[in-house]
Amino acid sequence: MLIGKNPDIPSSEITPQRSYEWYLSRRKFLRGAMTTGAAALGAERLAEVFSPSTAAKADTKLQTVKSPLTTTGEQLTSFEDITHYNNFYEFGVDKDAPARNAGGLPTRLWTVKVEGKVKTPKTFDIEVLLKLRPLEDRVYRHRCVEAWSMVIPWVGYSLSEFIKECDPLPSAKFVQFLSYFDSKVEKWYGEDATIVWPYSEGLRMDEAMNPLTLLTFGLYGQVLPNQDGAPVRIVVPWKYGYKSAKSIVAVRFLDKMPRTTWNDQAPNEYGFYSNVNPNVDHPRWSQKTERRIGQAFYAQRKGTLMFNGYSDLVASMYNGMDLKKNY
Ligand SMILES: Nc1nc2c(c(=O)[nH]1)N[C@H]1C(S)=C(S)[C@@H](COP(=O)(O)O)O[C@H]1N2
Ligand SMILES: [Mo]
Repeated sequence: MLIGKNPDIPSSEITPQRSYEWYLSRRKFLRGAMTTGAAALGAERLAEVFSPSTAAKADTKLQTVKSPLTTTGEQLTSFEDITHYNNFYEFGVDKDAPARNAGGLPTRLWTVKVEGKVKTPKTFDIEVLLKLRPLEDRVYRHRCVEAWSMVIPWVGYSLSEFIKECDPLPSAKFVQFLSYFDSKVEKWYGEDATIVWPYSEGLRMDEAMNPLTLLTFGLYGQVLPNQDGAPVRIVVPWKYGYKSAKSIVAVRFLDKMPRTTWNDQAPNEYGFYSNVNPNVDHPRWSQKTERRIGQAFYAQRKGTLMFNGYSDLVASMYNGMDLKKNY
């Protein structure tokens, strides 16, 4: 599955073994079915298998304003790479699977439920969310726990602005984000897999309120392509990529730390905090360097920065924590 891709960490390592094997056998079955007689699949199934990729179209432009909270001086990763090298396991394990499979994600009508420790539970329509605050252009480094990275020009506003509209109670200490999940659309990972859907992520309240944490609606000045988490996702640039949950349908305010998807999979490998930290290796690989996607071979390797380079804005939240430990 990795021929011609050469990622740093094979998906077989990152993926729970059982589900990976299931995925491979399923793929072999599908390929066999296609060559021995496409008719066997049925017209509907074929349409799904060959559904076109969902690159953003011209009519998807967003009105944006400049932001002071933007990374400068680094070459942006291309739109092509940002939209064809993805992790979105609901739509498959290969890096190019989300671009092929996420076309059916129904991004309208879309609502985000606000639940838990709030004055009154509410539901926000995506059209309302898009107009709640001016949309800012924010360039952030994006560092995946698999040791690759990108520089992405996101569009959104601080999650804190949204949280103000949610009226959380003083007892709210954590925020949980739940991703869209419908087995009819997202069948690419498989019912046998060990991941418990929906994808769940979370932040401590002060992390969620940090102005860097972005409620994200677009990239490159356009609405998010489905494979990048349309129509709304979280981006937390000082943490490993998996903390940035895609296609959010619910935000829960909690008094306890929520369950999170990768922590469920391997608690010793993927902590709740998961701050980017070059001094704490993953149990199975080093986090000292990263491979910048799309750069020439000789320029690809970069030293990974503490808090992904955002220490000035975030380090004080972790005073007293031992930064040599994996949380
Ligand atoms: N719902 C959901 N959100 C997710 C993931 C996922 O599999 N499902 N993958 C995470 C990981 S591991 C990364 S690196 C980023 C990737 O975002 P991108 O594909 O837009 O670069 O999304 C994160 N959010
Ligand atoms: Mo990731």
